[in-house]
Amino acid sequence: MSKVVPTPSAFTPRVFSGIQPSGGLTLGNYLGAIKRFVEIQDQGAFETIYCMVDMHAITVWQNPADLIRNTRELCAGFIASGIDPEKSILINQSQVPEHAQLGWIFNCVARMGWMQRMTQFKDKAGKNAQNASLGLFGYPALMAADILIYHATHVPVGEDQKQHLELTRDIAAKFNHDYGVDFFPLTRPVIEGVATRVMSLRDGAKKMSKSDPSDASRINMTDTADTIAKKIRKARTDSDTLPSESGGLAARPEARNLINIYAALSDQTVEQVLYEVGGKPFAAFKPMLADLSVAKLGPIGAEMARLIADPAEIDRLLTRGSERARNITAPILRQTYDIVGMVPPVPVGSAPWSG
Ligand code: AQP
Repeated sequence: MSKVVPTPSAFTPRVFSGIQPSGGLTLGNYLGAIKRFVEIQDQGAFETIYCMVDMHAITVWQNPADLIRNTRELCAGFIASGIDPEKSILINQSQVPEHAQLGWIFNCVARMGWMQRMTQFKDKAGKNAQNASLGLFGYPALMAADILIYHATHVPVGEDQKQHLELTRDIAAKFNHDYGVDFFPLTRPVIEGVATRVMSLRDGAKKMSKSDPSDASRINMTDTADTIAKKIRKARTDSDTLPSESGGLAARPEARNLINIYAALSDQTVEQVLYEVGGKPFAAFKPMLADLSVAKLGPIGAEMARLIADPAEIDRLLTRGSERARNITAPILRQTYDIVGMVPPVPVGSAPWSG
């Protein structure tokens, strides 16, 4: 996997990214996001902050008991995949209130026309947009705040988040322009690798998603070896054999998806995989993919189960993470308020009515 090199800038090289605890973690989240988060953390060229974005999750209805369980499970998934809570700052969004506070400022910077162009809102609100929450519409402005409250310079994400990252840059640029400052960085998306868009196992035109009603459409990080093998065996495919070159996958979305997953899990290029499996029927390839998936995901799932068994320890880690995060976010919010023209509090003990 290529190394992400910080671009020279006045800002500390800092990576932020988040995942919604809106269900169990999927193979899409793992390959499109978490695997990359770990690689960047381990390269050591950036400060890394990774977040369970629980406030984003409630933009659509979440059962409270599920939300708290999914947030702890997501935290376990991060750690089991290799995120080290000492090397990285690991938080849940609602414990760092500056995200929401800057989010409000950005609601006042972002333009209605920009927000109305967001395809994720259109996809998630569906035909009944009038009944969608205001939070779902404003989601990308809060996402911009999640990133910019850290002055993050780089954000690793899957392909589906590209448009939101462009909006984040637009918001930073407009804020800087309107207030005549050079305060927020123009954050760069990091969308790299062969699995930036893992597709549903049931429909090669649809993204693999944790909220898809069909459990067979996705591989969950907590699935057992048997379940993973069964889902891959039943994954939709065509009747041709696999091609020997990547051009042969162009009009075959399901085949391309399975090859991409194999390539990402084995840290190979698509060409290397096709050199190995070109000419094979799916009946021969699927067991190879199932074995590889179980070998890579099995240990992560087992470690997640071990960590989830001690929720108090997960809560302690998240509290510690939020304390570290607020050392960064509180000063950036205060400076933002100063730029905007909000009266600061007088230092404790210096007001005439105190002491
Ligand atoms: N299928 C995917 N392929 C590659 N990357 C993916 N990501 C999500 N699905 C895929 C990446 O995972 C990160 C976190 O995403 P998220 O959970 O915040 O939101 P999402 O993209 O909306 O993911 P889901 O699974 O589809 O959640 P629901 O069903 O709740 O909407 C992001 O970097 C995303 O790109």
